Amino acid sequence: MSERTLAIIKPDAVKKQAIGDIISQYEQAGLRPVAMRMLVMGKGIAEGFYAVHRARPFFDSLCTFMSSGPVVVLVLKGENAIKKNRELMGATDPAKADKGTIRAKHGTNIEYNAVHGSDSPETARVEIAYFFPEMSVVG
Ligand code: IDP
Repeated sequence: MSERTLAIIKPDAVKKQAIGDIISQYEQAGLRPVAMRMLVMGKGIAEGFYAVHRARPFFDSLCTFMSSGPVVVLVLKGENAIKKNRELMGATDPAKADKGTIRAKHGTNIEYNAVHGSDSPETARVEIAYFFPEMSVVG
């Protein structure tokens, strides 16, 4: 089943000049970008995006990090895109991520972990709509 997922190349990975490598990994896995933009999230935009985590102890630090520099936000489309992207990303903590995953390669620690990926169809729908009006998604 072809589906969409939201991916974010986080500020740490943009700073490390890993945008090209990460997008290349999406494409090689059969995940096709169908929407893409670069932006700096204001703190409030980051807080809204991560609202489900607002009770977690790392919430403020996470939102400060996510608004600390440019990010690349993409909609990826493909067969089982949500699960496939989560596998490609690896575990939240790069130290525990499987070899060859994006987080193992480009992540620094459990917070600065290079990429975001939606974790369910409902989350994907909400997250895509947070950044992209339907008319700006081309597939
Ligand atoms: P996920 O990104 O692998 O789905 P979540 O648990 O949804 O992981 O957490 C969202 C983001 O919050 C992570 O990608 C990471 O940047 C940050 N984060 C998660 N756990 C911690 C933590 O224990 N300390 C600091 N930051 C964390």
